[in-house]
Amino acid sequence: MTTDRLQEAGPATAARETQRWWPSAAIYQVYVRSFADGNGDGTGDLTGVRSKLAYLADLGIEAIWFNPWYPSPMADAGYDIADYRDIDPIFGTLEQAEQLIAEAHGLGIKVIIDVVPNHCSDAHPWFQAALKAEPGSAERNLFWFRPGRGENGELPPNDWDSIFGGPAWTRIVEPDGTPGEWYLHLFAPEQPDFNWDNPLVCKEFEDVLRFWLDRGVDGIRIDSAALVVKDPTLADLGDDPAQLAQHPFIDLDGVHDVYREWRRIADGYEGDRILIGEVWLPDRERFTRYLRPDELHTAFNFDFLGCPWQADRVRQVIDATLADHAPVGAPPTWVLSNHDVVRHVTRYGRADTSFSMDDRRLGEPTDLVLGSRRARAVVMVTMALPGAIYVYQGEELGLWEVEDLPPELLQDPIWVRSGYTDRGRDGCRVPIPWQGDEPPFGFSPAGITTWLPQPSGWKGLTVEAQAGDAGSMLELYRKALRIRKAEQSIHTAAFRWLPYGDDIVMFARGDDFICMANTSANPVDLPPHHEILLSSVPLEGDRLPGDATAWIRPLPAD
Ligand code: TEU
Repeated sequence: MTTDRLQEAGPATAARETQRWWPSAAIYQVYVRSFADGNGDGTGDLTGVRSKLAYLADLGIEAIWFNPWYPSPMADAGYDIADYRDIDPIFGTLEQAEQLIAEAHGLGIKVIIDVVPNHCSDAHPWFQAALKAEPGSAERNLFWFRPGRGENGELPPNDWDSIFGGPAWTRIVEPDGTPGEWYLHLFAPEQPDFNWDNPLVCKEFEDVLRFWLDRGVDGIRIDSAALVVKDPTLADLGDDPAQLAQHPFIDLDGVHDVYREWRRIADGYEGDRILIGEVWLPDRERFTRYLRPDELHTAFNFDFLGCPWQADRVRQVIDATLADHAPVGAPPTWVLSNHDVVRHVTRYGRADTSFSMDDRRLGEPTDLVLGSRRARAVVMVTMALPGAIYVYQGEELGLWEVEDLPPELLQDPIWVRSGYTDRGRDGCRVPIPWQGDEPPFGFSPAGITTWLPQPSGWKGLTVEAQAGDAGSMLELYRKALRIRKAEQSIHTAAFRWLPYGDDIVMFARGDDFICMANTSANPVDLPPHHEILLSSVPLEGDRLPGDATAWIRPLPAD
């Protein structure tokens, strides 16, 4: 490990480093309700997270991103926020959050929080006030209230559908008891959309950012970042939205003004505070507009996540990602899993290893042994690429998607909103197995029912079972993260393809590091090398087995 990176990982001091910590950081996503239960109520909480910080430091990650932890009725697992300046009692208190931030910093770990600007909860005081106010009032103008269409206003104001299924509009009952206006919600009805044309909304979020930046957070993950601004005419989408000159709510130009202002705020703080956009956009050029030097620092790149385990496709996605990011000078990010997608062990065990949000294909046959083997190979590819990587809690344990949760326990609003056809995202949100032979596997004290049940088959995947087992997924992550941290070339050296046959993804970082992945089922000769730094499975002599990756120290150049 070089001195520079040692310093970066060292304890934070009063004079915070000004070095950029984030361009090639390893960031760990903590889904608080499923990470560790500190008070024994079956749901994860901040006390639980604090008890596991040493585990995270030991794993070798450099930052934690926390999913929303604010007071919320939990209609969408906390993405329906009732108060942006506090912590939900189920998770703990604001004071505990402050202690957690300080303790993470003490271990050299940065803290990223999740801010949801597109919508709040229907329990938010602003929305409650809007319900009680008159049509056309200042209170209603913080949201998108409109009269309905049809003779008696019985039809929604336009044809937009909610991303979770069903119409994007819900009709309210006016305070006098009559059927009244409709309000817009791109997600669940419990998540009314803010009106970002209203300066009060802009100002409120600037205050919220300051509230958390004042508490020392190092980064803000911006939920649904491309959706916040709407075409105020609320025009119909029609039959073929692709034909529209401008989509009425995705990626309107006005969003960039919002993030330029946020950037000014973040830049006003001491240290290196960053903005990370959750931006799902098929148009790559439009995507990278969010990353211009005066806007967001990085954005989640989901293209790799959707890409099948096929060398030509993997090369294509890497090429496109690097090419798109180059002109704006922003580092790419690499994500294999998060709380919205099917866990990648399950995805890579399917016959078709591609993935799309539009169809999770739950229940499709999957070979978990093959999926785990490929998961090991693919994470080593992402960890060797230029940019930052995200690790979603439990992927380091090789957890699979829990596809057989009892329907009556499913909590994702997608389950209900889809008319019980899409089981939604709960299967990737099951509590983490820490230790022991049976559920709750140390997540909660023995005998406690966790908010979602864990499969008994996770017995071999607990942290306890894997720690010290050289062949485990956990030890692969630990080793890979340690090597990644120490290899200066992975952080700074130029990326270069090394052509090596159809089924091989091989690239160099500088002169002293090569990553070689074999997406076929057959072993392939390794190139001449000085040393194998790490391989995802044991090598077969001088051959890289199928569905495997190796990190290679090449022979020194003459
Ligand atoms: O997700 C935004 C989003 O549009 C998708 O990831 C969405 O969850 C998916 O299309 C559903 O099929 C963010 C959060 O990551 C997600 O958990 C929230 O539910 C959503 O915003 C609403 O806040």
